[in-house]
Amino acid sequence: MKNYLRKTTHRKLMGLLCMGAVLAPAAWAQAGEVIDFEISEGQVVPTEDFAVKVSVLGAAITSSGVDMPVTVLINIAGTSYEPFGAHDDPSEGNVNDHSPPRHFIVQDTFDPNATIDVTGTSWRTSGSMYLQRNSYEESPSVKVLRDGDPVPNIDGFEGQAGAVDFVEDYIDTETGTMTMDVNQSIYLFELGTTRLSSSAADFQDLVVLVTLGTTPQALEEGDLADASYD
Ligand SMILES: [Ca+2]
Repeated sequence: MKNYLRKTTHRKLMGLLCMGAVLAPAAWAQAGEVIDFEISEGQVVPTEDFAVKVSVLGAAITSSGVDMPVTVLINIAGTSYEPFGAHDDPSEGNVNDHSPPRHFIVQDTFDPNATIDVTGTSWRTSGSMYLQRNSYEESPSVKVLRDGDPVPNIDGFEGQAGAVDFVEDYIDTETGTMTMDVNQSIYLFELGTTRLSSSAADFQDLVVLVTLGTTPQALEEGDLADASYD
């Protein structure tokens, strides 16, 4: 059964997009704008172009207590982006450096059917690739957090900060759940082990927030933390 909804608002309106394996699909409209969307088989799919902001909230992965490099590759509708440095160069593209969050707004808009995925790669300190995971593949090595989800309760390995520490700005402490806009998703990457039941699997080797909006300008101007929607 396919429903079709068209909603208008004088305030803000968001549509949640969840197309198959697409990572964090959703859309956010500025005041007075309208976004059409469909609800089909439980998925909400915007029918208008959207823009993308990718934020690396942090990274934490060590080997015997020594930081391992982590690199990031973004792919949207077949185009690759490496805003945080070359993804195949663990020296130039390393984001596991205890820096504040990094943000990148793609200066383009995309068709509603465009797919977004983020690839995280960990590297041995010798420079060889260790593990690579892609959010698009719905690997069990990548967890997705959305609005209303339980807060992750996973201790960091080897004394690292826990996953919860990287997403603390998106937690409702009263309910113990994630509080985000519907246009936002957080991806928790495990890039240190393939044994996901081991204590080494702490799912904060790379933490990425994907935010969708109507235009790059809207994403640059938007106070997303305060965004409201019907
Ligand atoms: Ca870790």
